Amino acid sequence: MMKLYSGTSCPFSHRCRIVLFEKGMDFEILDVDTHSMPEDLAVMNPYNEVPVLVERDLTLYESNIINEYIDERFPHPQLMPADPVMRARARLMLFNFERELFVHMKTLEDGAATKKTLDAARVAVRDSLTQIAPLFTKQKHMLGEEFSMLDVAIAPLLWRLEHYGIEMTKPLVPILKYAERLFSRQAFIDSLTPNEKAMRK
Ligand SMILES: N[C@@H](CCC(=O)N[C@@H](CS)C(=O)NCC(=O)O)C(=O)O
Repeated sequence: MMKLYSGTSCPFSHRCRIVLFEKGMDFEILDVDTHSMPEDLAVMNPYNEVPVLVERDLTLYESNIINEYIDERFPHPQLMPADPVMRARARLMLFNFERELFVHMKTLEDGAATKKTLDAARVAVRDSLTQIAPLFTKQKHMLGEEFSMLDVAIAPLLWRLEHYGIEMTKPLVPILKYAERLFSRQAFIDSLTPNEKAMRK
């Protein structure tokens, strides 16, 4: 059985929990307190971060790498596009998410960050989301009509917008409506930890 070492409020671990619940197979989630990492985690992941996935003699880290493995191991429902060109585009978009949005996560999660640094991260995230927002006046999900790995990758950030103090301006409305669609999925609801449930009223 797959075992996921998961931070209870970690947005990257949240991505992997969503995929596990979307696939609906047997797995075990081991809650990790990221403020006091268990010693064996550094052995499994040289960067000493969660999430970490263990299945028999395979140990994986990096949320997107873990998620692609789960998707290939349990192909239904398929979350990466089947077509190689679309698949390559999806990977590029996942990379762009990391560079434009998730790069700010460390600051937004850092209790000791200064207001100036925090505000700069909030504005950068809001501006990137504003650029994507018009897409959702035309389509239901990131890649079109179907739910995919792109929706999984961004959902934990959308869930945390209020928690991170990101201002909800009018141009964000289409992406906020899209976010509500993601949050209403049963797998998303099941993926939430008590800490994450407390992030939104
Ligand atoms: N790029 C990594 C990021 C993982 C990450 O940043 N995890 C944080 C928690 S959200 C962590 O484990 N931090 C440990 C620490 O700061 O000591 C991924 O996608 O999995």
